Amino acid sequence: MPIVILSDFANPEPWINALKKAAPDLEVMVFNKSLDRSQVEFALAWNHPPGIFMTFPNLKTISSMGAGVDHLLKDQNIPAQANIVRIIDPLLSQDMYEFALAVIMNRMKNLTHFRENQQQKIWKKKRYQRMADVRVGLMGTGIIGNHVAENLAKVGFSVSGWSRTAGSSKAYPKFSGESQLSEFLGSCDFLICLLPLTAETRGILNKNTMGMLPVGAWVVNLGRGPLLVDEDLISLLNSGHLAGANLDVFHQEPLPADHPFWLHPKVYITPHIASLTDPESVVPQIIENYRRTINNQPLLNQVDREKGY
Ligand code: OXD
Repeated sequence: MPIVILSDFANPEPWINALKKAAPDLEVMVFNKSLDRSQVEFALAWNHPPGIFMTFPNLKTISSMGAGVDHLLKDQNIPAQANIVRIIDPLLSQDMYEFALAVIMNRMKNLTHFRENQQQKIWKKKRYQRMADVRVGLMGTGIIGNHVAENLAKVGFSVSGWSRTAGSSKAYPKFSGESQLSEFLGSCDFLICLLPLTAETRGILNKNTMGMLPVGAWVVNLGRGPLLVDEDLISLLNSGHLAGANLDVFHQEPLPADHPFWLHPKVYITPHIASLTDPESVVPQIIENYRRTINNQPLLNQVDREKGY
């Protein structure tokens, strides 16, 4: 029984190679129209063609190729009997922490500002900030968000976290729910958003919520594009309420050429690279889930389709 890859990646080779290296006996196929779909029980997917899973009569498990599963769950036509699993990998969490640290440090130490001055041969000092004086708020404290928060706290930032449902952490103060949102947001010099995209979180970064951030705050969206209302961010940047934003994720990716973010002087864009799945690192859990699927055993990292993560 093959593992079938359905993705919009231009090059699935690294995935095929990593799977074959870890399990040489495994049959790995990239989806093609002549495939006998009745043979397939396990699919590995990223941005699959909507509805296609309905054409696999014996499909048991769909594994996301990344941490997020919104790309799967937005498809209303996924067979009810298919389980969805996601990737949980310490490297994804660590890479996200390193990226968050990099964007915060860049801003705190004015590195982009000095680069711009360099281009005009301007020698002009500007004060920097210190970690101990900077308050960072993590919106979304799941596995990745919690790792980012704990590590930012460890290196000396003043960190807090917010999630929709209650929870606690020994490493940083945690807020939860609507009732504590404004208190949380009011204490963030940097807001890092790592929420999953669900019906409840779509548009959560809007005029009202981002308006609760202190004047001069900086928004970093590393979760999903539709968490953010783009026009609201632009209006808060233009009014001077927010100082800037680092955006790694967008409503539409690649970001369309005519989107105002491209040329906005206060917006810093990266092409969804804050934390990239490393096929070699994650194939052991994929193969384990494949074997569990064949043997009808409980799966690792199973997603609650109702909750959306
Ligand atoms: C993921 C991503 O979900 O890359 O892993 O966004």
